[in-house]
Amino acid sequence: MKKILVTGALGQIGTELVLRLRKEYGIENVVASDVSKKESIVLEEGYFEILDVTDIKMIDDIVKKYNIDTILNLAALLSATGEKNPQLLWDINMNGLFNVLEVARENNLAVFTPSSIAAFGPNTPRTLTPQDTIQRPTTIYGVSKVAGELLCDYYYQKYGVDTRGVRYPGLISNGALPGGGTTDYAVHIYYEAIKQKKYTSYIAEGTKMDMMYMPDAIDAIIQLMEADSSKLIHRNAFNITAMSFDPEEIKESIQKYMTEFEMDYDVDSFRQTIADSWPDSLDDSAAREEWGWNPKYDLDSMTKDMLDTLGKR
Ligand code: NAD
Ligand code: AKB
Repeated sequence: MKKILVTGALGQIGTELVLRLRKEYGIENVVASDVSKKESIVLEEGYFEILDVTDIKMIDDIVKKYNIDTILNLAALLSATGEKNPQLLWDINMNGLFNVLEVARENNLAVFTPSSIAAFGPNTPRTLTPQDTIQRPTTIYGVSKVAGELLCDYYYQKYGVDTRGVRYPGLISNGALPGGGTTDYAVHIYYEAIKQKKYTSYIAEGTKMDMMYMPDAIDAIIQLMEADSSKLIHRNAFNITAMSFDPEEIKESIQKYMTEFEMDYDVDSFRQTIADSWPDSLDDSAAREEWGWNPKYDLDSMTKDMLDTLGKR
């Protein structure tokens, strides 16, 4: 990666990714973009462009203007928001990806697009979900993720476009707030712990989902995009995970650092149904073998860092 364009750069991942890329690749080599401006640390320095991924000409113009060689495509709607407007989700997540891939084909670019644990469904093996397995998701978000994985494979096989991607679990971070997913409870709980020392979980006790701290999620993008292409077998859909927990376990982890923290439940059946259709824990051995995936944070080290960082702020 030498000249990088990030789409959806003011979102949960993009905010921390852009800051890290500017440090590692040079501020002049990273172009952040999003469909509109919103308050963000990303806008304090460096390049920023308004870019709607549903407009292919806008993508092509920016690619040519900055001589881009890699697009990290983060523009999307997430699971809970998407379920409320499936047509809009399809337009952004699928037509947007199609546009990015077409511009990549014409300009010889590499492309990173994240998939998700949402690419699995209720009849996928739930525990230690294999890399290659049944994928029959029941959300429009999940359907778009499976189709996106296949579309990226297609562009690699048919046109030789260097497409790569991971299936992210729920991501926990303290930069930008999450954008409307099912796993967002695992971020909100830390903010509420600092503000009120209590939290009401909309996800039910016993619902385990894979999770990851944002520094590891960003390492994954850089490591995968810099990996030796000839070693990649599962280019566009590597299972990766760092931890798996249910609301009780994250509560207990917070209580290790904040004994007075309390949690109760008010389950939201809409998001609970989505969570129930996703795996408990992924098998990420293909990512470990093919490009050295090895996350640094577990639940307790993440909890300590989240509470320290949010507490200071
Ligand atoms: P987010 O919702 O926080 O950010 C998405 C960004 O896309 C927003 O800033 C939004 O303004 C922008 N956007 C929306 N429509 C756009 C358009 N037409 N053109 C350009 N930008 C547009 O999402 P995120 O959490 O940063 O997720 C980024 C990617 O990672 C998505 O593909 C998501 O599915 C995937 N992912 C995220 C998680 C997670 O837990 N955050 C987990 C798995 C996969
Ligand atoms: C969501 O909950 O929609 C995302 C995801 C796991 O893809 N965090």
